[in-house]
Amino acid sequence: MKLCRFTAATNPDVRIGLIANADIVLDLTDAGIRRMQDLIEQRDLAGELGRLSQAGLPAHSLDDVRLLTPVESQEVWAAGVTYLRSKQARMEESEFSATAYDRVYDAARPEIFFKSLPDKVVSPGEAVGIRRDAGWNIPEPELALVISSSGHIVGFTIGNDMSSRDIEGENLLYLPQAKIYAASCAVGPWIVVGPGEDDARQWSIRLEIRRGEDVVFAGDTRAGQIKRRFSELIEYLFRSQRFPNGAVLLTGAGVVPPDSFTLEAGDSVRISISGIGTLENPVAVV
Ligand code: DO4
Ligand code: MG
Repeated sequence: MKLCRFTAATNPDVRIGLIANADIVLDLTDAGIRRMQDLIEQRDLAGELGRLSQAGLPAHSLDDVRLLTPVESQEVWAAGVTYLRSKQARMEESEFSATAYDRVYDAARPEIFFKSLPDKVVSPGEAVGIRRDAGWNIPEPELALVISSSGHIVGFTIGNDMSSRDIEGENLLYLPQAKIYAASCAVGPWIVVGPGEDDARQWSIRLEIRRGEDVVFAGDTRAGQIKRRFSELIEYLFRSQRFPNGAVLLTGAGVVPPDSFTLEAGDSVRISISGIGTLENPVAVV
C-alpha cells in the first residue's frame, strides 16, 4: 500500500491519499484524515490502511492528481558514506578530506547530517536546484526511511540528496553549503507501507539523467549494498534527539556519476527504486 499527499484538479487543498490499486488514489481526507502524521503514528498502520481501502472512499485516477512530497512535518536527515562507492567517490574528490571518508565508513558512529526542513522539500515534478556558485553538481539517489516519533520504520520512499561536489571537495567543513540550499532535497512520490528492512534490501536503485532526448548518465545499485542496518542508523539519529513529528532519513548514495559529469539546468533526474516507484525532477539553477 502507498500513502501520498496530493491536490486534485478541482481543488487546491492538500489531501491525503491511499493508493491500494495501481492507478487509483482513494481520498482519505474524506474519511476525516487531514494529516498524514496521524496515520504514521498508528501502531498497526498496514491494518488501518487495509480497513480504509475497503471503506468505499471517493477515488481519483492517479493521472488526474498532482502528487506532493509525502514529507508533511518531519525534518529530513541523511546518512553518508554508507556504500563503498560513496566512500571511493569522495576520497577521489578530495585529497584534503580523504581520510575522513575512509575513517567514517569503518567507524562505529555513522555520518548523519541534517538535510532539510519539511516545508523546503521539493515535490515530484518540481525543480531541484544546483547552486549558482558551484561548478560540479550531482543528484544522489537514496532509499529514504519514514520513521515514527518512537523511532520505528513506518515505510519507505525515495530521496534525492542534491550535492555540490566541488564545494564539499574543497573542504569538508563546507559540507552544509554543499548539501543544504534552496531545492537541494526532493522526496517522493509516496510512502510504501508494509515491507520491512529485509524486503527493502532486495530492491534495486536506478539513477537516470536525461538531457533533452539523451540519457547522459545511468547507473544502478542495490539497497542491500548499504553497509549498516537501518536500525543502527535510526538508533544514532535518535540519540539525544527528539522527533515529535517523526523523521525522514535518507540512507546514502550508492550510484555516483563519473568525475567528468556535472548536472546542467534543464536536465531531468529520474530515481527509480524497484519496490517503490520513480521520483522525477527537472534541474534549475538556484
Ligand atoms: O560526506 C558526505 C556526504 C555523503 C553522502 O551524502 C552520501 O554518501 O550519500
Ligand atoms: Mg547523500
